[in-house]
Amino acid sequence: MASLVSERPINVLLIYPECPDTFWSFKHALRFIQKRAGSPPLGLLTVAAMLPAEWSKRLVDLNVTRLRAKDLAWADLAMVSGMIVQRDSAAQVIHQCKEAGLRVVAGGPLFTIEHERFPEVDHFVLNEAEVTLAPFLADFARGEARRMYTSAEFPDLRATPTPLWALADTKRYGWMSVQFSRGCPFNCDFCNVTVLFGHKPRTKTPEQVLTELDGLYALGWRGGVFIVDDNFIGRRQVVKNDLLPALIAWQTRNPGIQFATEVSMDLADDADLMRLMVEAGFRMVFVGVETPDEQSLAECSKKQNQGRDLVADVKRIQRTGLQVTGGFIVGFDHDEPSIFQRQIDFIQKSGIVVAMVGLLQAIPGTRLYERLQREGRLVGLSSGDNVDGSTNLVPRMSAERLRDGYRHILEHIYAPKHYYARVRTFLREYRLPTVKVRVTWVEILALFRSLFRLGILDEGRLGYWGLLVWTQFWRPELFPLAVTLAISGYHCRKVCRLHVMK
Ligand code: B12
Repeated sequence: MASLVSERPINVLLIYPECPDTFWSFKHALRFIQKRAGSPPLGLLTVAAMLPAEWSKRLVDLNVTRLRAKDLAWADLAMVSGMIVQRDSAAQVIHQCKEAGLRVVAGGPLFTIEHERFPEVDHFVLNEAEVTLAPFLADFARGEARRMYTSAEFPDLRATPTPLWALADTKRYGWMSVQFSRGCPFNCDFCNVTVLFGHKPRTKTPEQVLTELDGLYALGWRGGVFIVDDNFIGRRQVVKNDLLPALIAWQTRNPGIQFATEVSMDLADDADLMRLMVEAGFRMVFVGVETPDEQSLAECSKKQNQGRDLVADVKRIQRTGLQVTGGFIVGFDHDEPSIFQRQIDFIQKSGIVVAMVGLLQAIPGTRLYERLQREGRLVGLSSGDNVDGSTNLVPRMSAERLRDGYRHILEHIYAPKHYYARVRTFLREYRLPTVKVRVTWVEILALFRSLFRLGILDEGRLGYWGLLVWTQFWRPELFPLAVTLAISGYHCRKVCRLHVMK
């Protein structure tokens, strides 16, 4: 390896394994806008920016392209990233790289949690690359790289470089990702965010975020940007006083970008914060609702959702101009058989159109995992995708009852009749921000595709036409949103059928 380093600059392939057809892959919806995948792999693009400038870099995202023999022949080194859901594809791609004689470096959340499952990898550079990559590169340059680089340190994001988006073919993606912070101040026992990124949210500076956005804008990007924070409002004062005013000013110079992000429900308590977010271009927030059951909320330490009128909270957020998507969980120890209907009622009433309902899974490193291990209630590995109908724990209610109830929720909320009713509930509440958005050709084509696929071929065609007519009559300004939501519902129904309803 030492000779490889000294003789010529390294050619590195940055490989992102294939994601299965999951709830968040949005594969069935992305087809309507002729995109292949959600967003480029931000982790790899960030790592690319930390590699020596003289190295040649190519991104191979298996979600939008193939790994070609000529790429393998060109490369000296493969750097592979991934999440648990990409486990199988990652193993395959690592094997392919080894067969081609490449040295393989692996990092990212999949390997940070499960490195022992990948014996073929030469070097694991785990946790956050801001800490572990530099020592690896230094050892590698001397030809003395170890197998394992880890760290318990949570680095300062002010040193994180701008991701190398130029490596990605942005036209193939539905949205771009930008990260402002890592970590979450809350302590939900099933969530591994705090294990991976800590309790104290760390932020980039507003200037860093604007530089990233300028870069995307310069590449011609005018679509959605997902601020991929674990909890965007984790450092509320910094967001309110520094970032959002900067974004508002940026938007006036660079129109056409809409943001989405993840927040905790206490957003609903802060009218100023919501108003600033809408003004800055935010249109959608994902909130972990989890359950309407107070005892289950207490069981999982979801303090931020306890003792609140969660439906009223959601409506308040929607009325400000933010669509709420939500995560829900069944399978807590305190869940009674009535929980399934209660979840359905909550989802329908709140107008959370895109509702990700999952079975509780225990992820290594979490407090939930440790408790279930002590109680001898773990069975195997978590699939990493909590919407695939599987669980790795022995529930309090019978496993069969839980699975049936879970299936019933999904069948109900994604049945066209109930789905379209929920879209109307949301559209009635939603206040469209006054900012004018240009309708693009891609969106017009998506409308025509939806007219054909959802309005003619699909079993839910009556509901689809009902929604379009209703929207045109009552909320004509929300027509494009209604079409987008119809397409999202089609994806959710397909994915839920694939995994759970069968
Ligand atoms: C944005 C996001 C998404 C997006 C897009 C993800 C994507 N990659 O395309 C969406 C919404 C689609 C998504 C979906 C899911 N996600 Co997600 N997601 C995130 C989130 C919030 C941010 C990811 C991100 O972009 N981070 C910013 C970059 C810069 O960080 P990074 O990728 O971690 O990279 C850093 C290091 O890991 C490292 N690194 C990364 N790769 C490599 C490679 C090498 C070679 C090296 C050296 C280093 C390295 O260096 C980077 C800089 O420090 C994370 C939580 C988080 N804070 O990371 C969860 C997270 C990645 N998601 C997770 C999960 C479970 C999912 C889902 C399975 C959820 C579900 N139930 O459906 C789905 C699956 C998606 C699918 N397509 O099938 C888990 C993964 C757990 C695991 N161990 O694998 C995380 C960690 C959240 C959690 N609570 O645990 N997700």
